[in-house]
Amino acid sequence: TAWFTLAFLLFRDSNVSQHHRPIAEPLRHNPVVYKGDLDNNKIEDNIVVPFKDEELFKKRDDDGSVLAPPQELPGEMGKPVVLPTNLTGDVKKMVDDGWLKNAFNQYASDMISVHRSLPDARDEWCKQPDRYLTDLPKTSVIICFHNEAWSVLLRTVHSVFDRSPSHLIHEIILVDDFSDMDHLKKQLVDYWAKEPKVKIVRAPKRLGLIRARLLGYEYASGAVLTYLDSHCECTKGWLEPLLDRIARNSTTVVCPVIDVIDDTSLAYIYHDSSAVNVGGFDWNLQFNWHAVPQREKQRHKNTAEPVWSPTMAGGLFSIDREFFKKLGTYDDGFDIWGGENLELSFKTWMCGGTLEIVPCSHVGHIFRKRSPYKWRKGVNVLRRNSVRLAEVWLDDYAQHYYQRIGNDKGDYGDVSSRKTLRKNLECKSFQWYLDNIYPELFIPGDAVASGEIANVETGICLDGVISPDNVNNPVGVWPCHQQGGNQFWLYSKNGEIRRDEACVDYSGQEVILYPCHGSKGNQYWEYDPKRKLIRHGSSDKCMAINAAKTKIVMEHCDSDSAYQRWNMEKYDRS
Ligand code: LR7
Ligand code: MN
Repeated sequence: TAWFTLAFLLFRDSNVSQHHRPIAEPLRHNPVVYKGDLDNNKIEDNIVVPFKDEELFKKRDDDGSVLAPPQELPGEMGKPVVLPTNLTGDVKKMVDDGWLKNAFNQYASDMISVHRSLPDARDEWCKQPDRYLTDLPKTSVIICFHNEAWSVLLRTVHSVFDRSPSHLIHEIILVDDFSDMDHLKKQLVDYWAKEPKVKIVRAPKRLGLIRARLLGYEYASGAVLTYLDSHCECTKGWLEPLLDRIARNSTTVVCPVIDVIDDTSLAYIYHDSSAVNVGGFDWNLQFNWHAVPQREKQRHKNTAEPVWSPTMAGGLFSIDREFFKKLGTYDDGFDIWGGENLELSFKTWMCGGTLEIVPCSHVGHIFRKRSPYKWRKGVNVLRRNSVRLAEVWLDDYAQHYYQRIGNDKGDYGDVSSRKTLRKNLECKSFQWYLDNIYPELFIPGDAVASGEIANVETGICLDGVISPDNVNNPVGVWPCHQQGGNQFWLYSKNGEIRRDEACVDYSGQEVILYPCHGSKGNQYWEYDPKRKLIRHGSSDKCMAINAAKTKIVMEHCDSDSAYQRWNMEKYDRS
């Protein structure tokens, strides 16, 4: 069908015709040639709809190819590619396959030039002359991948070349973490054969992202290391502000603002620089985002200035190579994914460095809803990594994490060399880090009760899932399991029943989880440990389990009702 031909030929254009041009030269300055059947397609505002377009048709060259101005091409300027909803046959199969293999819309990506243009919405502050030092260090860019889509990986690499001053790119190291997709083998080597700055390093077995990064580190010789995920796009001026910070102080670790590349339409969504977020974490040792705190805002005149961040997301950052080495790089006991971002964040701060987010630097990342690749069988990798992290860096605060995993640390291997590293570096305590770098974090130790909230008569517990996209899930009930997780609650001094940033909230309808606001109101609960009632402040009702034992209901308080009596674990008001 026409759909098949269009995508196939665009895809071909991005991987075959490249060989006949110098590789790092941006394609977007050239006319882009479709050699395909566009009869039934109209490209309008980069949204592709099946339509017979006379104008485009007239632009047909003598040899049958169509000359289209770049701005009419799919995805240019970061615009979305929207596929028709009524796809059938081969095309539907290709689209579905792309989703299955990558957990994003590979088909849409394949329609977009690997040199597509992107918006540049930097603050004027970023573009002032003399903003950055003229003598900046060169960087090695290290990109690890385990089975990445061809067009997405290429676009990542080209976006670095196309939008960085070439003298600042020492090399680009592609670390193949034992992929099995065919296009990542000879085809990838051939594609970059004429580009001496691209080096391909292959892992001899599946290393996992963290050890793959360490492999890249072994081969890198630039003064600065810049790590990127394999599905990123760098925008204009992204590199200089990062290198500038490191040039001024080699213990500064810097992250760009991470813009969203939509997993479905590949739209580039530019995050407003004046509303930058900083990184935090919760006691499940999960990374999260926060607005810049007031104390940090006061340090700045302009919102485009670099901001201190307690943690980094992990995938996109630059660091001085020697400083990275001094910090002991990453714990090579970390497997597949996770934990390494907090490790590097904590030790940067605790061992004499500074971690910043640089609003002048924007890099896009395809955020996915699931990971498309295989994890290890029979091991909870993320838990293992997090326990290693907690053992080495969290001091007594590690217990708050262990409480969340039912105190089941599992086999986390040997961390003695990491403890020695911390000792030799004479790093500050985690207490210091919390007091000075992340004072906003709620400390479970300050809570009045922690653990399960169990209905006395039924042994059924308050059970709630915090949804990552901030949908306000109702709080449910489930037989008590003593494994923490969704049944772990903290009862705070100011009457909140909370887990991380989510608070149990009642506004007259259902009892839900809602972001904690700290001003009591619908989030104020009063526990009476003698009568075992949980009374809601603003409604004056009590929390109860319904007769069918399937959900939470709010009733007039009655200490004779078995349904209203609750035990809060480890309750201690002293
Ligand atoms: O076994 C593996 N080997 C790999 O080489 C598994 C993954 N990888 C590669 C993979 O191809 C990708 O390039 O590692 C990279 C990261 O994996 P993703 O993209 O599947 O994960 P993610 O985007 O959710 O990862 C975020 O958290 C990770 C925690 O370990 C890493 O720190 C990632 O780098 C990080 N990504 C970002 O910070 C981008 C912004 C996301 C946010 C918030
Ligand atoms: Mn990623």
